[in-house]
Amino acid sequence: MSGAANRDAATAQAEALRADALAGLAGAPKTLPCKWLYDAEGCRLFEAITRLPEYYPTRTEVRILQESGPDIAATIGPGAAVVEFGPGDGAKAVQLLGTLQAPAAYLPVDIAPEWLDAAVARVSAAFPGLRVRPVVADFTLPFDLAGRAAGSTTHVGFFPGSTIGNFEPQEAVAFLRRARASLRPGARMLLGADLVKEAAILEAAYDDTAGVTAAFDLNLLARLNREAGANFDLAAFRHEARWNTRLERIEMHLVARHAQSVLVAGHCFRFAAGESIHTESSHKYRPDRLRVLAEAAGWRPVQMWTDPEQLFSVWLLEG
Ligand code: AVI
Repeated sequence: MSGAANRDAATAQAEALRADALAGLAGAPKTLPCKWLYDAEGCRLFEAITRLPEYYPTRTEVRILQESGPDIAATIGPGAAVVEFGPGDGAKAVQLLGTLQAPAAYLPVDIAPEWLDAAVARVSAAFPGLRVRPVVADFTLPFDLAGRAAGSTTHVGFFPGSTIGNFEPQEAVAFLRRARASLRPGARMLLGADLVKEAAILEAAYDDTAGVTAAFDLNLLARLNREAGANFDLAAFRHEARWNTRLERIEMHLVARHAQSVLVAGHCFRFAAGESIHTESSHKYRPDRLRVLAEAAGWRPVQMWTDPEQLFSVWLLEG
């Protein structure tokens, strides 16, 4: 991207952040969309979260992909093109591609070209002969993969990490439906989904003793101060992770320690003591619910792999 295009993108992003903050803080309850957690500092803190002893999802999914790798590879078969939605640094793709039989191509999809670079570099270094074709697209919208993978290779969508859980269930169905439309007919999808479990395990995973998740959550207020003309006092809020039993999701909240007013882009928002901003939901799925969700999006679940403690699940869906 040119310097001017970069500046335009940054301005559009700052405007979208401000608009989302003004709308979310005017609501009751107050909310902020979780996508804004991931600025450079948020990405760094999320990386640190994935290595925390309490945060089991990443290492458990990696273990499932390792231990069930031969079975997953046999089910998928040879010559597939892997289409990864939101590839991060490409580490999970390297792991998957290393187990698959003769993968034909790797197509990481992300809206930010600079985020694709890391995945492309990592995968290309690990598999020098592999066809790697990054796709700059917002994968929450329909996009076109025409001509990106050679010949008649079958597509395998890859959406690990339980990012599906950060969507509301109806958004998750919409995402899975759009992903199916973007992939070739007959495509399959490898999907990571966190499972419902004891509240204590979940609350510890989202409120670790080292305070990394708290810093990740509070960074959203720091970001609003930096980029949206806000004057949040970070010391006046605390992070809380709540298990919502009815909706089977972990919620992250920033709770006001005392009554206060905050300015955001010239607008005043009042907080009562104990009032919170809901910053993220992480839905956990029982296998039956995940099956219903996938089917509602037109996929047929063919296999589920899990770990011995049944903490996490990896699914193969057929289109
Ligand atoms: C990115 N996503 C799958 C993480 C999760 O577990 O829902 C985000 C996260 N939030 C706090 N810790 C991790």
